[in-house]
This record gives sequence, structure tokens and C-alpha cells, in this order.
Amino acid sequence: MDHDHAPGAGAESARLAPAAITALRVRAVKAPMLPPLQTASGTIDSAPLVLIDLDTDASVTGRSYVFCYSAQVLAAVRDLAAGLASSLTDRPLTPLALWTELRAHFRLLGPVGLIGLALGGLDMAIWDALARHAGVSLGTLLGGDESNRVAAYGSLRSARPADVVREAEEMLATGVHALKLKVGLGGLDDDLAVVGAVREVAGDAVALMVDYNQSLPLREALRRCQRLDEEGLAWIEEPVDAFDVGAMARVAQELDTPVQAGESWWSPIEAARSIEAGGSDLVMLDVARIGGVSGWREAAPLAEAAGLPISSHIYPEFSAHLLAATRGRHLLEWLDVAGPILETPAKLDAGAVRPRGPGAGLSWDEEAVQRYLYREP
Ligand code: SMN
Ligand code: MG
Repeated sequence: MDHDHAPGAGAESARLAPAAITALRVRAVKAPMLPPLQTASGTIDSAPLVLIDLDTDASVTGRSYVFCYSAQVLAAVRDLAAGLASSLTDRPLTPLALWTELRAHFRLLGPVGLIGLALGGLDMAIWDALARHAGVSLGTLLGGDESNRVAAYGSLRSARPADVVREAEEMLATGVHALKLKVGLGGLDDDLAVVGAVREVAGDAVALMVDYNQSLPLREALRRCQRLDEEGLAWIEEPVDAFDVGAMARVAQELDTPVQAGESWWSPIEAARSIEAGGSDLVMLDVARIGGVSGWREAAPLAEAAGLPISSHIYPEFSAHLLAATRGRHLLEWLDVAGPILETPAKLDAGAVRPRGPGAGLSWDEEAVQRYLYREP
């Protein structure tokens, strides 16, 4: 079957003229991250992004970006992605075939970590190019309904209760009905203080979630989360090492509050392993890490089949399209890291994000890109 030209219900009617990739351009920027993202596993005070442009002979350019977590790895991810130019140029615009091939290329080393980020970003750009070539949004190409607005939650970045409350108020003013807070930066009392402070301004109608960013040893996670069980939270995210599926499953088993995980998975196989082990009650996919759009398309049905609601991790532009086409969708994470370098940043409107085309809808603000262009120290 010709998968690549019939990837979803929306694309089945259209027979596309073949198109080929002609050039790959990759840049790195260190964009502002304001306020900085404070987690129990470190503060992220800039947005290290690799920007990908994939030219085609069909007069469309596919675009994506990859969030690299740390500026230290920015040049490496940029160079890894750029180094794959010869594997992509003159190749047909067939995302699934290219994804399979690129992953096979790195089978011995493992398509994870920095290589995984580079491959995820390339896959996203290839899908974006295909959707643009088909003249539709990415969500439509994937079989989603263009009128789908995807409900979002506000992901707060601060740690000090006073800052968190201010951020919570700003976020609530945009119309969201759910907020996620960072916890684990201090002791259990600090966790309870920040949850209590936000509950006071948000009221009981707003869903509150917390994120430990994998920072707790199992025993401490059980102790803190059992106390948090009394707080009526909508989820507790990554309380322990996300790769310790056994520990994640143990916490999920012991708690009344749903446990959330998925942003750290490097592939649909890791998603399958965690889901099978009961490592979480909810799933949040990071489009770049899970293997791009192709990886999302494999991982999401696994969660769906297990009855686990699917949320997204960062990438609000791509995630709006993906969630719009995902049956078991839950919430989009509103944490906009690429806004400063986009011509038309994603928009949170009455608590939801509307998927915007063509493709995934990205275009660079070239002046900002030049301003934040990363130069090796
Ligand atoms: C997070 C961590 C690192 C980068 C972006 C976001 C966080 C989240 O775990 O869930 O928002
Ligand atoms: Mg998280």
C-alpha cells in the first residue's frame, strides 16, 4: 500500500503529484525563555532551538523546529540533522519510508538522544512539506477535522509561590481551565504551599496538575504523592525517573491521583513498554522525541487502545494538528518556547489552540532568527 500518499482519512481522496526533496537547511538559535522554566531537575533559561527547512521541487518548503533543552547540545543536534542532507536530497517526499530508513540507518547506535531529536525534527519537516504540497494543514492530512479547537492547559514556569500565583492569574485570564505547576524544587511543605497558593486564586473549578520532572527517589515519591492525593490534583507528572518503568508503575498503582508520563519517551517502542507495564494512567507525547509525526502516529494508537488519554508536550503548533487528529486526545500543553522566532506564534484563544496551516503553519521571523542565531562560544 502506498502509505505516504494516503496517511489519513483527509488525504485519501487526493492523489498527489510526486515531489522530491531538493535541499536541507539547518540552523540553531538560542531564543529568549521568559520567564525561565524552573524544574526540580534544573532551570532552562533560554530556548535552544534547531530550525529545519526542507526545500522540495514542488515549490513548498517543509519546516520544523526541535527544542534541545540545553544550549550545550545545540550545535551537535544542528550538525547531526544537517549531516543527513545527503540521505534526504533527491528522495521522494514519502515520510513513512524515510522515517523507516533513517531509523534503520542508526539501528546499531540507537535512534535516541541527540540523534533521536535530529531524526524527530527531520520527520516533522518532511510531514510539513507533504501537507503543504497537498495544500492542506497537517491536521487535515492526518485525518483530523479542521474545525477542531484543542483544549489547552497552562504550564507554569516559575517556582516561588508569589511568581507562580502571578503566572497562574495571567494564564487564567486567557481562559484556560487547567494549570500545571512545577514541584519538587524544595520539600513536601514547599510543594503543598505552591499548590495551596494556586488553588486559592484558581478556585475549585480549575484542574491543577503538578510536575516533579523525575526528581524523586521512589520512597520519597510515594510519601509526597500520598499526601498530594488529598489535594484533588488532575495528575502528578513524572514523579520518579521516567526510564524506571517499574518505579513509575509502582507509584501509579499506589496513588488515587492519575500519574502522567510520556515526554521522555524516545520512541513508540518505549511508549509501548511503559503502557504495557502500567507506568502511567495518562500519556503526554513529545512530537520530536517520540519520533516526529511518524512516531506520534505509531505511539498514539497504543495509548488509545489502552484507554489512556493523550496530551502533548510543548510544540503547541505541531501538537494542535496532531491532537486534532488523535481520537483519545486530552489536553494540549500551552508552553510556547518558539514564539520569539516565529512570524505568527501559536495563539491561545479562550483556553484552546486552533491548528493553523498550511502544513503545521510555521514561518520564521527572519530578523529574530538572525538576532538569536547561535554562534559557538
Ligand atoms: C518540560 C521540561 C523540559 C522542557 C520543557 C518542558 C516539562 C513540562 O517537563 O512538562 O512542561
Ligand atoms: Mg513535564
